[in-house]
Amino acid sequence: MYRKQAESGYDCWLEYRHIENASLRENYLKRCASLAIIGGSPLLRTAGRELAHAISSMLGENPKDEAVTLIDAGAKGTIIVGTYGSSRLLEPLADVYRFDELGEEGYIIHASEDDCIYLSAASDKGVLYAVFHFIRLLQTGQSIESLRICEVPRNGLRMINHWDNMDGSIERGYAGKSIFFKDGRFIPDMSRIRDYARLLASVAINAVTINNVNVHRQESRLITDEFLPDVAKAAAIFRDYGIRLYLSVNFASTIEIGGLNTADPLDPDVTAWWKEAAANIYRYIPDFGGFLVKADSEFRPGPFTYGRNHADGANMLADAVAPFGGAVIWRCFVYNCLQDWRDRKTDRARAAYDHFMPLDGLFRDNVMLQIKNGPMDFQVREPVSPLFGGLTQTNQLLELQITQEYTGQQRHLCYLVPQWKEVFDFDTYARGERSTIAEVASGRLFGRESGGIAAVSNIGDDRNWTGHVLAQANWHGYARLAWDPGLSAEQLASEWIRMTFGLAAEPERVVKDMLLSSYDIYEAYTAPLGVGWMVNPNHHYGPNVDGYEYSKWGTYHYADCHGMGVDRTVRSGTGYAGQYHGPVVERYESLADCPDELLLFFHHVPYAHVLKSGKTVIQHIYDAHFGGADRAAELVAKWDSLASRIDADRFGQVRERLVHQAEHACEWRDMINTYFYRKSGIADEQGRVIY
Ligand code: GCV
Repeated sequence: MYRKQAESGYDCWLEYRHIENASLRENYLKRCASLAIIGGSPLLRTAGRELAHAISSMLGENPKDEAVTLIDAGAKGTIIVGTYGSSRLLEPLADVYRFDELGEEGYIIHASEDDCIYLSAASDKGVLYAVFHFIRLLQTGQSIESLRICEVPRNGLRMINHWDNMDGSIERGYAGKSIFFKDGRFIPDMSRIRDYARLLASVAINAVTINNVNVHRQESRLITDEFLPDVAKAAAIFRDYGIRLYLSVNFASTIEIGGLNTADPLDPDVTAWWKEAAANIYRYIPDFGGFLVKADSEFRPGPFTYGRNHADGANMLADAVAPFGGAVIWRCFVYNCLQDWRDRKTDRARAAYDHFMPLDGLFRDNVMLQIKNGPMDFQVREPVSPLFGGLTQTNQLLELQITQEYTGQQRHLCYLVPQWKEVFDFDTYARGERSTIAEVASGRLFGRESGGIAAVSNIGDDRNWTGHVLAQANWHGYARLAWDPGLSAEQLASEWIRMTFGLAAEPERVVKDMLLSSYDIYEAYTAPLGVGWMVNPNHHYGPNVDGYEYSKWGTYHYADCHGMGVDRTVRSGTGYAGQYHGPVVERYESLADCPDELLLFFHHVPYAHVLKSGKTVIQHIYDAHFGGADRAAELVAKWDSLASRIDADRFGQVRERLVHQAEHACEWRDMINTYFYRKSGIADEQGRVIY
């Protein structure tokens, strides 16, 4: 059933490598000799299979399939798996845990005095998550003697968005082709989808959209009888792993595939068409999650054409799926692509807030607004979107990007968990101190029923899923943070390394150091001090200071011979800084208080401006780029020190990319430094300030 694909990286963090340490293995075996799975639902069958496979693979013994009656009679060393209430055996757990507080997805892991381990929950899905958590304990070498674990997810929706097109291509995909589609159809062999669902369930992802938010003609037809049988097959696979399937839809489907001449959300024919389309989807997929919509954004159709607003559009679709328990996820990535950058008052950063704040409270309860972490577009450094903490009466989803569009396209190592941690921990002050993004996105801060996290996938059909083996850590880290944003980057890096490369100390030390320094390194040799972009047009890879396609009437950095950066203050700039709450406005508004790393996002300053670090802006640019490129080269040397400790296949795959990164970092360094050497005229080519 399970193909062993360790060498290629196919199994990712679920390789279940044999535990070499004999005493640890013995210790585990004492408590994992038999399994008793209580119940036979598809989710429990998935859980039971996984547990048996993990134990036999890691401990070298097939656990006995224990009948519940036997344990009742006092069998020791059994793992008892089932929902609370499914057996008398689980009843004593109620003395220790509140099952009514576990919800649909929480679980407990409990070790009893007689060496039995209980993996239980209020629902089958919770049990599945308990099983994966327990396996993780074994993989990471934890003690299982006196387990008292009770986990409840911090976010209700933990979603992955695919930007896959039906021709098999993936927008911003850097790891091969789609695992879902090819040549305009579904790939008939869906076994890879099953392997994917297993990986997602192991880190408790519970929702997935399988097609691109830019919905082209062919993908519009995913919601028709032509493709729904296949969508239903994929949904059934995900269902076995506790994952609900959603589809991205084209707002103008009524025109594109419906034979109407309008997509006006208030037109009765349009409303009726969507109601019937939704009813039809639910005939195929009773637990269909709902629609993800990119509207009036980057030339996609939307309600603006008809003089309607985003709430009109989202609510119309929400009403269509509401009778079936579905949701509409409406993206807030809306801005004017045709902005003239000579006009220094219009500001793309302001756009999402300006569009959506006036609509706060007007969306149906089954609508969630999906908001990118920053106001621009997944740059290596941006402030957080002020919509978080701005909107108070609307469900929100935080959108992150696992695929490394602007962060090295999976050819550069860039572990994004530290970036995401900064986002989650950011204090919006919306309800005073500790109004963090984590609290807003989950819905807790404003008492919203729905909320959560979505992220753009970084996988494709490359054998190792992510192209760069170490980019698997971003996929894993995202999902784990979606479950609990309180986990630290260090914890998650260690966990992923142990699960992926085993328990040996040296690989863990070296790879952890590489992962945790990589974001900093990448930022150092790319666009400086929060100014962003500086990439080649369209594909967005590699340095090009004035290159980004939507800045051709000027630049995002406004560099001239006097200085650089964008004045986004209320006092003299675009006013963007005023979209935050009091203490945050003050921090960003003030040149003295604005953090160095965001200085050029908020202020236009002379090159000789002195940063908090004590360096001038121009000196910082030089030093960061020289230092960043040097540190990128050191990554190769660090990896080389593991040559004998990592299998040759994965070692080679990673090495090749690190070598490219080191070379490419030099290109970044030279392009950026030369540009500013010429532009500013105040430093020489070596970065020495000459006046
Ligand atoms: C799916 C950026 C990307 C686009 C992407 C868009 C979005 O502009 O470059 O490829 O489109 O964001 O998030 O909708």
